[in-house]
Amino acid sequence: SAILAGTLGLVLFAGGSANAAAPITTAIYTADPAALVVGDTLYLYTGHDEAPAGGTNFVMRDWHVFTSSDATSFADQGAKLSLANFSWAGGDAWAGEVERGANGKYYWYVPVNGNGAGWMDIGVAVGDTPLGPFTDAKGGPLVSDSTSNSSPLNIDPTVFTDDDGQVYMYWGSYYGLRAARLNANMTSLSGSVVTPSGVSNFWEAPWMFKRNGVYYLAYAANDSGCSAPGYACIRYATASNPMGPWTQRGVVLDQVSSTTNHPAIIEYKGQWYMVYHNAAAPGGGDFRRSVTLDKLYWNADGTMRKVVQTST
Ligand code: FUB
Repeated sequence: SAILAGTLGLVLFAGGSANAAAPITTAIYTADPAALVVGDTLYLYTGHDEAPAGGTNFVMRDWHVFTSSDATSFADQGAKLSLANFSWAGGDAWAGEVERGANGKYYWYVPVNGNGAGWMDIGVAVGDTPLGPFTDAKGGPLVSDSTSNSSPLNIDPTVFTDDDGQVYMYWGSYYGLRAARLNANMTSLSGSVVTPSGVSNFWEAPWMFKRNGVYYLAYAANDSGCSAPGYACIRYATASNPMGPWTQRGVVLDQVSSTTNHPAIIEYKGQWYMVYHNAAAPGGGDFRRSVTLDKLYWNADGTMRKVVQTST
């Protein structure tokens, strides 16, 4: 059996697939993952890239949900939310995130193009289960472009519930990072919108979480200290207060094969993961991305080790 094991190891190594993370699917192109653990199931909420081969812009109309019981194989549960769910949305189903409310319902925050030709708004859908069915929870934007001087600021919401039950939403693009508290109804902002300090080189794609009493904000940055022009790396910052100020901690994921990247960091069955996207699926590209994940490890001082990409 030692010989068999050795041979098997050689075959796997020769095939280049040993320990390699595959895209969660190659049946469709996926992007912008958000992760949620409910019970024993890992849910990934993703965008859906439908640009043609050689396309030069995003074509995104709906969002899919994937489920896994081992963080290795994922089942596509289908397009559980689409632009058609928001009567006021005109296009651009970009990067969303799902959060469980205190009432046990699931709230899916998504950036969409309100009129199809202007800038971006953030809407919210609600469902009774992690798989929905989801319906527009508000009948209009939670955050609209009229509050951001008509810039593409209102994208990429990340929603975080603190131990005391207060819910926070961070969002933003290269026009800036914003944060606000949400009311207990999950569908309206509480108090004023602020610009958190200390999040250097922020580009887009924030992901907020808490570990051992420390708040973490991972996000896409595109400074020359971590990525080639036009590409993004994932930096992160920490804070002792959910509204900051934040302290820059470094790069947790180097640039990938797609120009954009978008992190979700989560613990599942005792193992931490970085879920992200790249262009590694067959026929992939900057507008035909694929979600993948790799294990994430911590240093004793609470800093994250840089994630080793096993799918490129
Ligand atoms: O997928 C469209 C946009 O590209 C997302 O909103 C950003 O995070 C970037 O991935």
